[in-house]
Amino acid sequence: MVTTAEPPSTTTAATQPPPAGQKPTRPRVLSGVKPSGSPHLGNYLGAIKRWVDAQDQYDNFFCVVDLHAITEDQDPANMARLTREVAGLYFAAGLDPKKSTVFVQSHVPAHAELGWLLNCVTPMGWLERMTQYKDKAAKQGDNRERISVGLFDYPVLMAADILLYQAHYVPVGDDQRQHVELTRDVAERFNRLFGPTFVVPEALIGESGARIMGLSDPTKKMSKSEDLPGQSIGIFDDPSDIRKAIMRATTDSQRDIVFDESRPGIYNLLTIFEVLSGESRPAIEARFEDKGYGDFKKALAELVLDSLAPIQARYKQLMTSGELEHLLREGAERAAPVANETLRHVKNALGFLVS
Ligand code: ATP
Ligand code: LTN
Repeated sequence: MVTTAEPPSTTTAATQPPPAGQKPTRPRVLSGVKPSGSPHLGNYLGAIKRWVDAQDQYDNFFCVVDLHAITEDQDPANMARLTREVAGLYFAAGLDPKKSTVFVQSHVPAHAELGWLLNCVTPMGWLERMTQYKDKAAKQGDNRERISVGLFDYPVLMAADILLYQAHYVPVGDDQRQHVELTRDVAERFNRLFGPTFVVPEALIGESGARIMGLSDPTKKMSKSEDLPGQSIGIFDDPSDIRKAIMRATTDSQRDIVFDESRPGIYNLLTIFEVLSGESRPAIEARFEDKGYGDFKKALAELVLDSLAPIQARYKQLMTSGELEHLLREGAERAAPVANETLRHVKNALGFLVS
């Protein structure tokens, strides 16, 4: 939780008055995945699957946050490919362009522009408390000559992504909770200083699957930038590699297959089973009551493969059809007017000479 100099707001996204600008009939959601590597099961279960499952309840905006991907070392040769890969996954996983506006962040210049404006209302101290920044900086040996200003400023750009669309909810994995809190703080501060401008959004974090852990080291989050062998399940990995990673996943020396958070390996595998099967925890425990880890892992591998196979097939089809670029262009065309409208209100509120 971010501590702020001012008292926290008691308003919630659901009870706020309509924002300056648009008045969506359904609550709006916005979220994104950065193209910093190939997407993995954690991205799917913690974020994308939940966006797809709730698509009919919300007014949906989803972007591939490529401007965020350059905050850490990246290879320009991979950027466009990974951006297409993440966007392709959004559609292959089930986002429907009729129900969801899907676009690439850098295709809507208002993101970078609002990011700058919000920089000027965000205190340094708030960013210094961000745990993701501290963790990522520590991985670079806290070397001030290597860590980019962009990495430090990352959460302000994320706030801009969310606030531009006046999103009520932000469906993300557990690791993004603090960034959404910061977004709320920035929105509240702006509203207080310059008048009501932004909806103050809330994080939507799943009860299960919001923090999928690595398979070889279940004490570490599954992540795109973690290259421990067997740690991640890539959405587009070969079935044989996926099976191998699950069969070799670290568990413990106990026998019973139960949801016990003090046993991180088996707990994580059971959580993956729970989210993909939609079965209750007691039903899953009953199903594997007389079984060993080997049987359970085999069943989990089949479930993961069955769940990913249709996504992989749709992805292949989409990527060979040449349709993706067209869908993304349309998405940006729908997103830009919404973003520009908010930007206009923000500049007015700040006193700019608006053209
Ligand atoms: P990186 O390792 O490059 O920081 P990442 O794998 O953490 O990337 P992001 O692009 O930062 O992925 O995250 C996209 C979405 O996926 C966010 O909503 C994030 O919370 C969610 N997410 C990422 N990793 C996991 C995980 N292990 N379990 C559940 N959700 C996750
Ligand atoms: N910081 C997020 C990615 C992200 C995001 C956003 C998520 C950038 N902008 C806006 C939700 C809403 C992450 O997952 N690392």
